[in-house]
Amino acid sequence: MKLQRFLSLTLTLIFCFAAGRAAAQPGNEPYRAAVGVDGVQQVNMLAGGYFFRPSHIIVKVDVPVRFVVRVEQGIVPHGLVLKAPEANISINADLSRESQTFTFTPSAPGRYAFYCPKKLLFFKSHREHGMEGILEVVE
Ligand SMILES: [Cu+2]
Repeated sequence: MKLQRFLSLTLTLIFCFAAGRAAAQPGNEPYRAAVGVDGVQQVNMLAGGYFFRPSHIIVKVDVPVRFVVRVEQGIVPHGLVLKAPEANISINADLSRESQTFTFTPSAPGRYAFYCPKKLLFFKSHREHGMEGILEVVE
């Protein structure tokens, strides 16, 4: 009886671990933003420990983009930095559980990195934990 209980507990733990890992995987599929009826490419983005979802975003050049970003849960502070002056993009903000909106019009094709700049003391930065992504601006 004891062994059975132990085995079932172990299996449960393994399952939870596997499920947790699967859930933690950021969306690897590139997300191609559609141009809405308002002429804006809207991207709803979720941030958390340690990911942005989606993490690979494709938008069209010279068409306005609206990022709507919120933090999923928890008390760990997160931020969003996307600095691409060559494409006329400049975001540097703290995020919260309330949705925040960032609008810009990418003016040059290219691949631009975005990331969370947060870091606690001597620990690895969130970016080093994988909290980063790519904004791909295409013709
Ligand atoms: Cu973060």
